[in-house]
Amino acid sequence: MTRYSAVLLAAIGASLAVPAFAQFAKPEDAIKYRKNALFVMQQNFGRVAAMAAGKAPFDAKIAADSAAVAEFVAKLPWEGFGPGTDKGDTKAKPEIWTDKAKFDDYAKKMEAEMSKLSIAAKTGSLDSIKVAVNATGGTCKSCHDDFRAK
Ligand code: ASC
Repeated sequence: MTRYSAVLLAAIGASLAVPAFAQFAKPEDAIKYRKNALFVMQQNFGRVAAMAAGKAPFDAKIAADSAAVAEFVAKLPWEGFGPGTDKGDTKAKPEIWTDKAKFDDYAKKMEAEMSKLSIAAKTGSLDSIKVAVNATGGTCKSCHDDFRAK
């Protein structure tokens, strides 16, 4: 590979928001990565959900910003579920790896609903946010029911 093509490849790689083939130094790093991504997502989603539930005062700007962060971070956890990351400090069930198509489908559904929530939050309509929070929360729950140990 020429020096030029190496630099070009690096630049293309850097321009992609989510790396297609993530490399982790060790399985524990992948587990930490996905847990931290899910935590950051949940904190942002939870802030909007609290507003939707009337547990926090509705602030349209905070809702829109938080939903946008959650929408982006929702893309990140999945690369942390690679082969060999089923054992360790995790509640992830083995079915994630044996029934990967179903897990991936849940992940895609959650991402799609999180995107809709972000769109709803940008409109500033609390009623739309409530609908989208419920739909999104449902996708969190169905995946946890099937793929997360108690
Ligand atoms: C959250 C969170 C979940 C979902 C779920 C919705 O904020 O951490 O797992 O919402 O409770 O049913």
